[in-house]
Amino acid sequence: MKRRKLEKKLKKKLDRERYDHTLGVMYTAASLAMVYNIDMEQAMYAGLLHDCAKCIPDDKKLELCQKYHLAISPAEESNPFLLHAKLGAYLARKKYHVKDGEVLHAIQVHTTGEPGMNTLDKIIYIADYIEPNRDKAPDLADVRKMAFENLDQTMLKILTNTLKYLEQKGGEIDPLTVETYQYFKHGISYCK
Ligand code: DGI
Ligand code: FE
Ligand code: FE
Repeated sequence: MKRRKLEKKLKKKLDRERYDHTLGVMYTAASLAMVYNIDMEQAMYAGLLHDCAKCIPDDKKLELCQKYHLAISPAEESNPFLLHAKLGAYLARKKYHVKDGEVLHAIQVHTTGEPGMNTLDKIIYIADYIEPNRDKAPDLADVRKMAFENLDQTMLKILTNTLKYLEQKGGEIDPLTVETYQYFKHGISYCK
């Protein structure tokens, strides 16, 4: 589907703030793609669709995952908002007709990350955190600058901040978030 058409379709599925965020991620991902020499269109499609399942109510997320036979981990069971990544990848394929497996994978891992994630995955994860409408995270100016200099260092910084934030507010930590943190903390060779 043409990007413009997708934008129109998504606008109806997301609230105003989420749609603005989505465009922010799309253009930030495009800028990062220019710096790191990956396909800009891929980055834009992944950015545009990364939160396509975000505005579905949590009980409906669980219901849809069951209906589509998407595995629900214990962490997702108790924090169904986490499912918007997995369900988003599924809907991107089924409802938005995205066939590019790399785009779908970047959507799938955009909330927790994953050990061994590739450049497109990292770009979407990072763009999600630094896009211009974001304003709550600590050291955002530094993270934004770092993103255009070193992706792995930026991943570690964001994961560190996220784990700290979740510990403070008592949010349940998905084991995948910790594994991703360990992967970037201890070096990329650790997992491959
Ligand atoms: O969907 P967005 O809000 O744009 O961004 P996102 O999909 O990265 O979700 C961000 C939220 O996810 C943020 O508040 C931190 C939270 N998060 C990331 N990893 C985990 C997590 N929340 C829990 N409970 N457990 C995790 O492991
Ligand atoms: Fe998200
Ligand atoms: Fe997002």
